[in-house]
Amino acid sequence: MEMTLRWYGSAFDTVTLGQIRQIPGVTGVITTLYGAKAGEVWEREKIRRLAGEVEASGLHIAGIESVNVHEAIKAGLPERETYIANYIETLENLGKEGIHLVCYNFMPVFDWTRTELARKRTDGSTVLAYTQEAVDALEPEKMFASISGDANGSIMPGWEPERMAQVRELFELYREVDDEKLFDNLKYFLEKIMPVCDRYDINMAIHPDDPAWSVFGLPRIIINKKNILRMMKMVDNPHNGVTFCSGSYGTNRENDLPDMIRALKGRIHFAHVRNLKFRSPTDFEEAAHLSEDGDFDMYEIMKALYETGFNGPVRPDHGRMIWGETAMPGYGLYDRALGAAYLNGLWEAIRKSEDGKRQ
Ligand SMILES: [Mn+2]
Repeated sequence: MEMTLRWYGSAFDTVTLGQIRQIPGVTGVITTLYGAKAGEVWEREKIRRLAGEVEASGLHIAGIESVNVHEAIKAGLPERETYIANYIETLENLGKEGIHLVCYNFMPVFDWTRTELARKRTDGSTVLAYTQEAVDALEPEKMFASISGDANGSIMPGWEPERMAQVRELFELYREVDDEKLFDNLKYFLEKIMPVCDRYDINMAIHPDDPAWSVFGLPRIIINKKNILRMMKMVDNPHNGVTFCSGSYGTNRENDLPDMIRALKGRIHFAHVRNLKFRSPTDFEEAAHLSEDGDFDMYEIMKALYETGFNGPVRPDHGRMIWGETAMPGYGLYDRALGAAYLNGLWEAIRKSEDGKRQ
C-alpha cells in the first residue's frame, strides 16, 4: 500500500506539493492534467512537465485521476471510434512516461452528485452531503447552480460550468441507453483499450458511481458487488480493475464493503478510503475518517485490503473543512492529512498484528 493525496495541479489547488510532502507517510500524488477536456489526447510533453514538477518536490505521480471518458463512448455514438483512438493515444503517452494507473468513471452526464457542499456539523466543520429528497425536487440543469455558491470559488471536477450548460442535450444522448446498453458500451471501450494497457502495464481502475444508484433516471451500473463482478468477468484481464471507493459504494447500505473488497481480490488497483454518516438510507453526509465519526468500520475496510494483498495507492478521500481552511469542498489539506495519518496508523497496526500471528 502506498499512501497518496489527490492534487489538482499548482494552477488549481490551494494545497501545495510542499505541504503534501510533509504529511507523514505520503509519498505520492494522484493528479490529472486539470483543464484537459474529455476526449482530448494528452501530449507527452505536458505529462512530462507535470511529472517533473511533482518529482521536484520529492513526491511522484502514483496514478492519474481521472482520464475522463467522452460521452460519445459512454452513449455508444458512432463518433466513439475517434474518442477511443484518442484515449488509447493518451494511455500510450502515459505509459511511456512511466504512469501505470488510471482511474476513470463511466457515469452518464454527471460525475459524483451531492446536494450540499458545506453542511454544518455539530463540531462546526462543514462537509459535503446528499439527500434524495433534494435531488428529487431539482431539475438536473439547476443542480450546479444550486450548489455552486458553496464551492469556495473553485471549479468542481465533473461540474465544469460549460458542461453543465449542456445538461439537457447530454440527457438526450442517453434516452435509449439503459443499464444493459451501458454495460455493452463499457465492454466495447475496455476491449479496445486492453491491448495498450497490456503493452504498457497500465491498470485501469473504474470509479464507482456516486451515489451508487440511478439519479435523474440515468442508467448507472458500477454500484454493487454483482455488477462489478460482472464487469470484471466480461473483460477478464487483470488490467481491467477497480478503484475501491468506500464512500461511493458505501452510499448504498446494502453494500458490505469488506466483503466486496474480498470478492475483488487482485482487481483493486486503487483505493479511496473515507467515511459517511447516515441520517437515513438516502440522507448522508461525509464524516471524518475515524470509524466513530461515521457509520463505516474503517479498521475492517483496511484489514480486508491488507488481507487481500492490496499493494496499490490509497488516498484519504474527501475531508471535512476544518480549522478555518478555504479550499475546494472535500479537498482541503487539514482533514485529509488527518485522514492519511489515521489510515496509516490502522495499516501499521494491522500489518504488525498479522505479521505477529504468522510467526
Ligand atoms: Mn472516490
